[in-house]
Amino acid sequence: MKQRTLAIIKPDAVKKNVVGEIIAAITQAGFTVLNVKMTRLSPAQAGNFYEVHKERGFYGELCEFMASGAIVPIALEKENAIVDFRALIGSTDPAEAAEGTIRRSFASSKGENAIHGSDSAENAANEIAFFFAESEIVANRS
Ligand code: IDP
Ligand code: MG
Repeated sequence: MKQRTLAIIKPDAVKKNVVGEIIAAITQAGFTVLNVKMTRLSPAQAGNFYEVHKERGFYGELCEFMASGAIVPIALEKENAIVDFRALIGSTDPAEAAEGTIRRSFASSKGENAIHGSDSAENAANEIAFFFAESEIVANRS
């Protein structure tokens, strides 16, 4: 079944000027881009996006990092998009990520790890809606 997932190219990767290379790796892996934008979050908006992590010790650092520069949210579609995209990006810590994964290739550290990927269909729907109106996605697919 076709699924949607949300990717975010994080501020470290935008600053490294590798947005194009990362999108190429995503589309070469068979994902369809439904919409893509460049934007910047305030710390409060980053806090809302990562609210599930608010009890974790790195929450403040994570919100500050995600608000530290431009980000590129990308709504994606593919068969088994959630699991396949998590495999494509690799482990949270790039030192543990498999060779050829996006985090292994482009991430700097466990915190500044180049890319986000939704971890469930329910979270993907909420995360896509955080950045994109459904009408924007439908319009771009026709
Ligand atoms: P994930 O992005 O691989 O799903 P999560 O555990 O959900 O990893 O953590 C969300 C994000 O929080 C990570 O991608 C990373 O940017 C940041 N993060 C996770 N663990 C740490 C840590 O130990 N120190 C600093 N930042 C972290
Ligand atoms: Mg996660």
